Amino acid sequence: MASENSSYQICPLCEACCGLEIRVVGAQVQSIRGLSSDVLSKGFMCPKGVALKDLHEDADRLRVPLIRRNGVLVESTWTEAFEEIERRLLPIQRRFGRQSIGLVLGNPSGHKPALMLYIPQLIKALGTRNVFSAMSLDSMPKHLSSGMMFGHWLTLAVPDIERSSLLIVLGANPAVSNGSLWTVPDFRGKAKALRARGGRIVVIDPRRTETAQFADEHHFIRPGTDVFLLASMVHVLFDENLVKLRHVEGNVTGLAELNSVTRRFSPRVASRICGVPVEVIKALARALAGSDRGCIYGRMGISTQRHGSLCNWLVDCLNTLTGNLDRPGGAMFPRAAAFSANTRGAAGTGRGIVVNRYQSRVSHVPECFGELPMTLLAEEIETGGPDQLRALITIAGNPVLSVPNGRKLERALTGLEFMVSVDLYLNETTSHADVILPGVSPLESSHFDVLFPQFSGRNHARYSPAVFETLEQRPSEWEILLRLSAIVRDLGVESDLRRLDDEVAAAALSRLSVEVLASQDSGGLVGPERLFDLELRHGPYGANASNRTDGEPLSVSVLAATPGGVDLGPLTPRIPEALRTPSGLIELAPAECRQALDAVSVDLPETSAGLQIIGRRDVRSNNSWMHNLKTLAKGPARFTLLVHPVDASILGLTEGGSAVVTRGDSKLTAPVQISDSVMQGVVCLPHGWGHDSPGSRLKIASERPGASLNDLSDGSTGDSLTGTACLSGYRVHIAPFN
Ligand SMILES: Nc1nc2c(c(=O)[nH]1)N[C@H]1C(S)=C(S)[C@@H](COP(=O)(O)OP(=O)(O)OC[C@H]3O[C@@H](n4cnc5c(=O)[nH]c(N)nc54)[C@H](O)[C@@H]3O)O[C@H]1N2
Ligand SMILES: Nc1nc2c(c(=O)[nH]1)N[C@H]1C(S)=C(S)[C@@H](COP(=O)(O)OP(=O)(O)OC[C@H]3O[C@@H](n4cnc5c(=O)[nH]c(N)nc54)[C@H](O)[C@@H]3O)O[C@H]1N2
Ligand code: SF4
Ligand SMILES: [Mo]
Repeated sequence: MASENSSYQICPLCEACCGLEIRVVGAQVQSIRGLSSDVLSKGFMCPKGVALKDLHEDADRLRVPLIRRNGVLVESTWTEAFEEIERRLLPIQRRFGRQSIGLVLGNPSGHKPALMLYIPQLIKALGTRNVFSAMSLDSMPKHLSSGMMFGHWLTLAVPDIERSSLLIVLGANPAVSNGSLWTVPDFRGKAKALRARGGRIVVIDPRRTETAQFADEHHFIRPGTDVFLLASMVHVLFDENLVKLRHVEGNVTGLAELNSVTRRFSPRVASRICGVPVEVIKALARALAGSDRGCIYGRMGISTQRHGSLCNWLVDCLNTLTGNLDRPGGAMFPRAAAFSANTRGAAGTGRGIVVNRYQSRVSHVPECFGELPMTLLAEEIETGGPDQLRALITIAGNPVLSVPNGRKLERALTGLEFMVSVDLYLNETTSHADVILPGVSPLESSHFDVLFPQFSGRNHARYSPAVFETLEQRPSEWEILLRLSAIVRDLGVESDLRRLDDEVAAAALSRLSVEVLASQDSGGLVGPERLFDLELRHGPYGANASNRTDGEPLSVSVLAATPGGVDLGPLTPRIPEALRTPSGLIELAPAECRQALDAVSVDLPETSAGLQIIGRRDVRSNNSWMHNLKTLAKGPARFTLLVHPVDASILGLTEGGSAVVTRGDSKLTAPVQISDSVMQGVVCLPHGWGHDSPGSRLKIASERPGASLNDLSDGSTGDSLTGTACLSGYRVHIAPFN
């Protein structure tokens, strides 16, 4: 009989980063459960974690490379695939220059360390400015505003929910998403505990979401108008003399400017535009000011809109002005054990962030955090001229479904001279590639959270080795990326990966300001493990940390011996030490934000015809790519259009019937679900669907394909400061489908 054993695995699918216990018999997964001794997730998991088994076993998941031959993608060896890339990509680079090759980085590339830690090397090797990632469909406004206020893109304040007594949630649905830019496994449990302690949760969202079901109050807000609500809350604080900086009193600058720039936004002015009653706006500001352990938190809904950066900035201003920033129960700064810029270098001051070092070629949109907005990808491919994009490498991204105006992007992809995808599936995007290099199943990957402990509600460190060995003849994902780097550096497909990996480690050491000779202590480790180890050893809980007296210094071997991880305690105050602004202060009124807020019109927007459309997420789905997993795909239809009963009756829509949703020349059809959970005048449709593309190999997903919400968007509007896509709030026309 095959032996049964149990392995520890950190789930890489979403930001909750749950610790799982995987029981294996022989080469088969027998069961997947939440590991109750995990220091972070304490046994919590969601159905997607269970579906890691389906993902591992999915017959449609690619296991060998595919190469396009005579228009058809056929299986190949790894050597053939890399040789094909060398044969086709290098001449493009030589002839048209470095800018002619672009890079698309999708959401899972931020979750899998083997991808995340080796992408910088590939970007450097390519020498291209044409880097596009899911951040510009998502989080960039938060990175920019946090960077301007606190000095680094990843120095983000997160709710300390375990000690909070008031949590205001704006444009986020953590009960389904399990938190974002806030690692909070089991949000529901923590929300219930907060209320059981006598605390209060308020949700503001155009839909009465699953999170609202855990709240004491829910208020509808018109999509895209949060900047008015937030600026008027700041206005109320100044107006009613409620500003009390408390412990950060000596650490802020820009208070007077913030006061003056928000003067125009009285609750009366704001309420007319955003639809939240004047008394509610005032009450929210007063409640936050009156709370010693309160916090306002905003996410996707306030980011992917015209004023996304302003909204994210104002959220942090509200927490600061009410004395709730950097305070237990408020919004706090985690201290991650590794990979965190705000634990490196001189404490309390730094260079801050720089933007606009270059602009996009066609529309001259400024660079932000080293990349350009994803919505510009199609025009960079389609517009002729020097530096036109002619080749593309996509890594764990499905932009045909995830980027506004996916159809236009799809057309553009077909015009590329060469495309490589590193992905698990042959899907809507990768079906346009000339070579597909399959990544490995999460169960074949070791895991260390590179990003998420930086946004986590509790300090911790965890590591999980791979559950299954990758088959010997297959490269792991970091090796794939190193091989691609070698090819574009013209080092040949046979080059020594070990040497390239040493370069990556050397770069890490220089980031850590560590002398190479003094640190040859990661005995025998290579690849991501060596990087984890170096970062841990030289991080704030490593052997060299001056501020740690308790516990064993962290290293990969210490964590590997501790399945479930090491608890590093609740978040502790970090101002001013975590700041990296040149002033050494929290910048409450960055000039860019003031100018952009000054430019916001307080005139009532012209009411145009149609309804505003917003998106939604589902617990059994993850953006565009998990619809092929059978345990997730079953059950009630999830691709439905939510319509308010009053709108449904005006439009002649009936429950279970179909509606045609139109915008300009684009249209799609969706089943109607009538519900007063959605605000009147607003309809709601999930994104990431549309799995009927003939080139895909997604058997289960194609049985219930749905349609892509992003086909409706023209992708022409973005956040005023970062160009991040506006994903919701635009107007659509709706009619019954006959
Ligand atoms: N309308 C609308 N559009 C949206 C959103 C929205 O709310 N509304 N959300 C936006 C947001 S927040 C995001 S993050 C983006 C996400 O959009 P993308 O960044 O495009 O990511 P996914 O849709 O998750 O697709 C992930 C891709 O990675 C592949 N993949 C999965 N796991 C692995 C792996 O381990 N290795 C490799 N090599 N490949 C893997 C999958 O097969 C798939 O092709 O969508 C954005 N688009
Ligand atoms: N199950 C599941 N979990 C996921 C994902 C998934 O696809 N499925 N995706 C992951 C990813 S990539 C991300 S980025 C996170 C996102 O995590 P969240 O931001 O928590 O999730 P969303 O569902 O995008 O929440 C956005 C909310 O904003 C609301 N909204 C829309 N427009 C507006 C507006 O103008 N103003 C306000 N105030 N609200 C608005 C929507 O109704 C929605 O409730 O989730 C992650 N987790
Ligand atoms: S909430 Fe689900 S998908 Fe997210 S990390 Fe946990 S088990 Fe994985
Ligand atoms: Mo995202």
